[in-house]
Parts: sequence; C-alpha cells; structure tokens
Amino acid sequence: MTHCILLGAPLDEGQRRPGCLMGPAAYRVAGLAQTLTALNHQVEDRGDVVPGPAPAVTCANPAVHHLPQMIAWTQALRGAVDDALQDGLPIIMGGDHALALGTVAGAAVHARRAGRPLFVLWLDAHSDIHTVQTTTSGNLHGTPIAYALGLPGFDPFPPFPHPVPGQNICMFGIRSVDPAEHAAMLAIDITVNDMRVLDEHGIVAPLRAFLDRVQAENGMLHVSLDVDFLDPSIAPAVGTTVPGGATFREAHLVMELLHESGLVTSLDLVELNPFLDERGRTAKLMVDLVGSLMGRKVFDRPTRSF
Ligand code: HAR
Ligand code: MN
Ligand code: MN
Ligand code: MN
Repeated sequence: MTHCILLGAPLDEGQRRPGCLMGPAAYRVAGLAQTLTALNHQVEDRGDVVPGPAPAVTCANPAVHHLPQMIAWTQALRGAVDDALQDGLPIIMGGDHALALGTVAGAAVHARRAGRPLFVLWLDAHSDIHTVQTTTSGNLHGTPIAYALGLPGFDPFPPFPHPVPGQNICMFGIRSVDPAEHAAMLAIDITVNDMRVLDEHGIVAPLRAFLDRVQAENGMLHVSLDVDFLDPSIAPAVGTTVPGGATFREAHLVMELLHESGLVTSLDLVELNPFLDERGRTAKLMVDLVGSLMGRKVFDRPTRSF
C-alpha cells in the first residue's frame, strides 16, 4: 500500500492556449482518487497548490511571457513536492509542463537530503530543453529539462537546487525538437529515446536498461508524463499534439514496467487541456495509466510466467 498525495497545479501560463488550469478538476472528476483507493492505496488530496506573489522581474529574451508567475509557481511547487515526499508519493495534477520547473526541483532537494541520487524519466513528444534565453516561442513549458540540468540561461530564476546529471535523465517518445534543443542534447550525456528508438527496439529493453541503473544506484525516480507522449488519436486533449506518438499498449506497458520496478517516487501528469477533450476520454486514459503505474493488471499472475 502506498500513501498517494494528490497535488493540484492549475497553471496554464507556461504556454499560450488557455485550458490546462482545468486539469486538476478533470483528474478529480475522472476519478483519480477512486482509482487509487480501489487498488488499496491510501489517498490524500492536498488540494491545489497556491503560488506566492509574483516577483517583479524581467529577462533579456523578449519572447518570454509570464516569467514572474512561473517563478512564483516554481517556488511553491518545489516546497509542496519536497514536503509531500516526506509523507508519501506525490502525484502532481497539472497544469502545463512548466510545473516541472518546480516539481523536479522539489524532488532534487528531497533526494539530496535523503542522500540518494535523483533520476528523471521524461515521457513526452518534446525534449523541453530550452533555456529562458534560447526559447523562441517564449513558452516556459519548453524549459524544465534544461533547468533541472542546471544549465546557464535561467536568470532570474533561483538556481536549480541540486542539478540532475544528464546521465540520470531518460526521455521517451521524443518527436519534436527545436534546433537549439538539438544542439543542447548533443552537448550533454542524456538518453534520448526518440520514437525511432521505440519503433526499432520496442519500449521494454530501453526502459529496463534505465530502470536497472536507477535500482543499482538506489536512486529516487521522478516520472513526468506529458499527455502528448501519447498518440493524438487516443489523447486529443492537448494543445501541442504531434502525430506518431505512443500507442495505448506502449503507454500501459511503460506504466506496468514502472510498477514492477517499484522505483517511482514522484509523478507529474501534465499538459491535459480538458477544453480540448472528447467526453473526458483523455482524462480517463491518463487516470487509467496511473492505475497501471500503481498496480492494476490485466491478469494478476502469482509469478511472472513469461
Ligand atoms: N519546443 C517548442 C517550444 O519551445 C514546443 C514545446 C512544447 N512543449 C510541450 N511540452 N508541449 O512538452 O515552444
Ligand atoms: Mn496571465
Ligand atoms: Mn512537455
Ligand atoms: Mn510535450
């Protein structure tokens, strides 16, 4: 039994299409808590995180918008996730992916205090490795990986508390990368499992290889699940759909392997835009994926027989 701590993060200012702020409400309506309870977990919904006052700051890149608000969210989420990790498994209901600026920071602070390395599994169509300086869209949801790496170019954000080494970050589902992001990834030792890798090798071998490393180092594992990791045909409720994403079974298989590993210590659910959904199907799929991550099985064998 796991103590699951739900944290709402209703922010949508990390990009320009309104709607993600309804995400936490949609997860509650779609029965996230009930799904976890039915799997015999203990659930505590701590409500929505409230950011403090936005600092009066600017940056050199004129494209960037809502910078003060994002700094306020980052600080609030960092504290909320660090606190929740004392008590259980935080599940952050977003909100756009800018929330990971704060959630990964909170996990990093906690991991450092626990004397364990932090690993990050990034399930996304996008690499989100822009800095505040390199983003051309100005949308800060495209920046959390670079922040977690401690890359320069994040003024006036507070420095990332304990940067995550590139070797501890593994991406899956990647199929949309900007030129500056491409250059950044070539310069860093980071595992980029783009869709081509999944086509060629499947999801199991590359994921097990990563999980084995987390296990060998007694790592904490933060999983960040972006709705657009999934193929738009099964998950339409996202502002940044990219064709050719993970299938229904690939996504569930990732979650099942994560469950089997027992390694996940925190989880982000990001980019759900309920205004773009079709009768709640994307919200429902995301809740079902959390169900698989938390132990729901199609057929519960006493031991694995394959
Ligand atoms: N790289 C593009 C940009 O910076 C698109 C980023 C889109 N990000 C998300 N999250 N939807 O993964 O604007
Ligand atoms: Mn605003
Ligand atoms: Mn993302
Ligand atoms: Mn994305």
